[in-house]
Amino acid sequence: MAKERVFSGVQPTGNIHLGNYLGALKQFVELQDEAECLYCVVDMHAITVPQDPKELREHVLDVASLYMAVGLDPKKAILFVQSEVSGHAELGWILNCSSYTGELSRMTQFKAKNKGRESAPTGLFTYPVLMAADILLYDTNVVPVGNDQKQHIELCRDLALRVNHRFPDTFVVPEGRFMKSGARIMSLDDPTSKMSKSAENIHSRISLLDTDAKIKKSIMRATTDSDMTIRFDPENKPGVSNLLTIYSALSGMSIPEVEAKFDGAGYGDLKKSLVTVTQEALTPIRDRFDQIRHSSELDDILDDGAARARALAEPVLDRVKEHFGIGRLK
Ligand code: AQP
Repeated sequence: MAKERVFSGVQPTGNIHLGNYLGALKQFVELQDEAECLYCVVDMHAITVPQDPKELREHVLDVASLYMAVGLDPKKAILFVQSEVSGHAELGWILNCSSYTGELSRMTQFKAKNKGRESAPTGLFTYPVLMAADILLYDTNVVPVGNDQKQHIELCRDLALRVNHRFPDTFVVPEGRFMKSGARIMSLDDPTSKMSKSAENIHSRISLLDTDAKIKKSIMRATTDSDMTIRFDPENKPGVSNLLTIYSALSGMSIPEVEAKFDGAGYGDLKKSLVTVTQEALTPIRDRFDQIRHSSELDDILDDGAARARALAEPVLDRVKEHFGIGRLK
């Protein structure tokens, strides 16, 4: 039986944080041994909000290096940069013509990012359509993502089904794959919003490249509550529950095991222990990143990845164009 095809991506909008890692990248690594995987640095998504051009290019290489530093192997998975495969933009346009402004204006991430503005950048509005194109371009079966992307995956499926209804067998309809633990890591300073690369306060997140001192500072000042009991209760104790989730995902212990470990202890004890667990988990990633980031093979790996991705995208795009009647008769 043919292997399932897996696609996912990360935006080069800053350094990958614990949310990206625990919600998405850990799954990427798990899947590379059992499926045909494509993992992309989605730089065209990044420009939906203004980016410094020089920094953006650095971040593209940072994210690609972090992919490998967390354990992705370019011999097993195709690692590439989105803008180097033009089919993403082409299919994005075709799908824009099959989507509705009504459904896009219901996307909660759009609403959150556009908060307070009367007029939105069009790219930010149509971002989920480009994401659907990324996925559908490769006849993807499975999309490993964090919980925050559930609505976008649903939209992708709706678009695929809508096109298939009009033009049968155009797209493979993909499924989302979500982690049991760590699918939604919350901000350390405001545990009611998700941990995010672009949040202003650097102590709201732990980046995979943070120093031990920064890890300590961010965790020790994380928001908790005044109740003093260490209990997993996301609704009433979002801050403590978030720390327990991170602890569990990094240590491999279940949440009840972590609760039992800290039974009767104070928040300071939980935080101190979480600092150690986090530092131990991130030190080897940081070390591998340093080896890869300025190595000569990084460019070769991304060139090879883009060539392999193009070869998979081409027949799908040809099929889509044929079904839509785009281009001359062949
Ligand atoms: N807090 C999170 N918890 C669990 N998973 C998360 N992901 C993002 N934040 C969390 C997952 O990480 C993958 C890559 O995300 P992305 O870079 O494509 O975009 P994003 O979801 O918008 O992530 P950020 O960090 O919040 O970036 P900015 O601030 O630039 O918008 C996705 O699979 C996502 O689900």
